Amino acid sequence: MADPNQETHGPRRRRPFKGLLAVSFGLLFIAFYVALIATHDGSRSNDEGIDETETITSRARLAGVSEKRNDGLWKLSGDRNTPAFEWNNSMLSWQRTAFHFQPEQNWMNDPNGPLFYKGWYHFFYQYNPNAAVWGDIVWGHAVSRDLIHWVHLPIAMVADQWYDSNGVWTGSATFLPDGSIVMLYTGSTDKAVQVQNLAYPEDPNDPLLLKWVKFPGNPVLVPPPGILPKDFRDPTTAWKTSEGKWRITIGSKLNKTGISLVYDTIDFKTYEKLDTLLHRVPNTGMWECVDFYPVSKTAGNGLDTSVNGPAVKHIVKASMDDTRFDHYAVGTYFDSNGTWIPDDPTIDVGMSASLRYDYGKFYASKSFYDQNKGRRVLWSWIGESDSEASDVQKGWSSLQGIPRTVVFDTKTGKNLVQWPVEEIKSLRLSSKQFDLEVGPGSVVPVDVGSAAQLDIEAEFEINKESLEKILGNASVVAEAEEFSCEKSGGSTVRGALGPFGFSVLATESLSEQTPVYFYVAKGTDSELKTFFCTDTSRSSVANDVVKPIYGSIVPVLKGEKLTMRILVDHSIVEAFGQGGRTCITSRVYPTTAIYGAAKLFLFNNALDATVTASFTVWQMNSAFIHPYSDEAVRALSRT
Ligand code: DQQ
Repeated sequence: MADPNQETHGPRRRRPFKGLLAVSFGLLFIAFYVALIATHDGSRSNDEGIDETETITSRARLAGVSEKRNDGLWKLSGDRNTPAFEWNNSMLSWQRTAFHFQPEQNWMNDPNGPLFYKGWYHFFYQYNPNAAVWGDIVWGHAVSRDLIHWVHLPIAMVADQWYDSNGVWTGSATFLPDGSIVMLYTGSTDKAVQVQNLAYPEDPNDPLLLKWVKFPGNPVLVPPPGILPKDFRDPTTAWKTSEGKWRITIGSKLNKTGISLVYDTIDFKTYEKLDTLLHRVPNTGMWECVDFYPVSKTAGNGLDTSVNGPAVKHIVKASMDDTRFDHYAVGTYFDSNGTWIPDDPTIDVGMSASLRYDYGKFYASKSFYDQNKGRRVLWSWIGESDSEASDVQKGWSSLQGIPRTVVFDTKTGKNLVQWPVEEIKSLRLSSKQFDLEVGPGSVVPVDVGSAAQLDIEAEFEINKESLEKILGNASVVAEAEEFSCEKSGGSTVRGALGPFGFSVLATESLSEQTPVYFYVAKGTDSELKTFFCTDTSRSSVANDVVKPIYGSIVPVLKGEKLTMRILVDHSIVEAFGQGGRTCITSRVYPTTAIYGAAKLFLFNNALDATVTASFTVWQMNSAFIHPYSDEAVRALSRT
């Protein structure tokens, strides 16, 4: 089949610095978009102390609107005079996922206090029970035996106290040595001040933890001197100090410096603030949902948050309120004064070159140590990239990503690797295996029937001759240093050794498609560098959705083949490059590539490389995600 990319864009070799205008426009557009979404959940404040929370929350309450402000985007993207795309119910219904966690209706954001207790995984989340937009935030609650099949439970905590009447915001769980649970969460008070509160299960014998008690002495922490009242939120899981105290960290900022405050406690009721910060990084803005945990330098298992010693590294993750990205860094923790330093200060938390859990839509993540399976599991809020009007029309907004195991990459020694929890494999149905050689400029349909719910595992190898030709040819431009998934034009722009990969959620004619691909480029040192990208720019013909090109470099070690895994579940595509060294989550909203018309293609858009692809594609079952009833709980406990 001819490459339709060539018809629309023609074969183009990448040339550094060409298309500067397009790049500048792109940057302008991205900056504008960032500015538009920066206040997405109303919890943001600014140095001037303007109360955005109040404005947005009352807007949400009164008018059913929220922080989500991409409604006008299509007007910027060239179609100034055209109205927003007209979605019909059949298109909108298709967007709802089949095996991702989402509430039955309305708005959801951050994961909260995940834990495993008496045979059940508990998942709490920021939830608006009244609308499909942010506002009126309480803690939703669901339980599962395997992190895949869920029963929704009644709301765990509502905004019924002066210290959380403006919202029961994000928090984390800690297990005490006797097996009991304490929950610390941020309350936004009646005056919109951010304070920390303590809660615990009413009945420790109830495996479903249905009822939660708020400590009568709440709040247990208020913003300390020098910290603005709206810059103090999201307490972490506590870990043990060598002195036997508990220690937590809480995100904040000082002017434009993102910081993480540290407190010690013995009983979770009274706290001593350390003079030092866990960490600070100038010009990164407010740190939300800080996460802090150890990873083993040698073993593949996860570690309880309190583990320390020479065999571990410590991860600091912060969710950047200014950019809406989750950045992390690997480093060393000092128990004596509660500080942490990154291994490489040039890629410190939140710096533009620093590591991200995910280069797509992925925010406010939270990990927990799963003592059931000895692993660390990462949850993350995956917001929508469509318009608020569409969310209201479909009656829901946001997903949680498939929970991922997180371990230190002992091979590179520099990054984490994330991988969908093994339980997801229980949803695999029929599979087909393929071994295909694809020449430059080809698109091959992959016959798997409907392709709306898939798990794809693939290995790619660039043919040796092509590699030798490129590496040995001094006239081939070294472009790796200039290349970026976001800014170098997406999957239609052709280089010598890429892009190649899959187009998911594609129509037969490829009028809609979402390519997930590798791009291999030569560097100035004549070494090859590999990038892993997802191009959503043609994912939908609708003009009222945001369609970025996502991705980043992915480390590939000597002797490794290029590997990717893709989970497709209606409007979400989760992509894992090189075993999860680089991950990209995208939200896509096709209008035609839906139901039986959603297809899968393999493509090689390189100019000079022939590629061999060996891959397996599984059809995926839907998960059991049911409303609360005794019968539903019984059904789940039998699994
Ligand atoms: N969401 C919560 C805050 C947190 C923010 C409010 C991150 O606690 O900082 O819904 O998305």
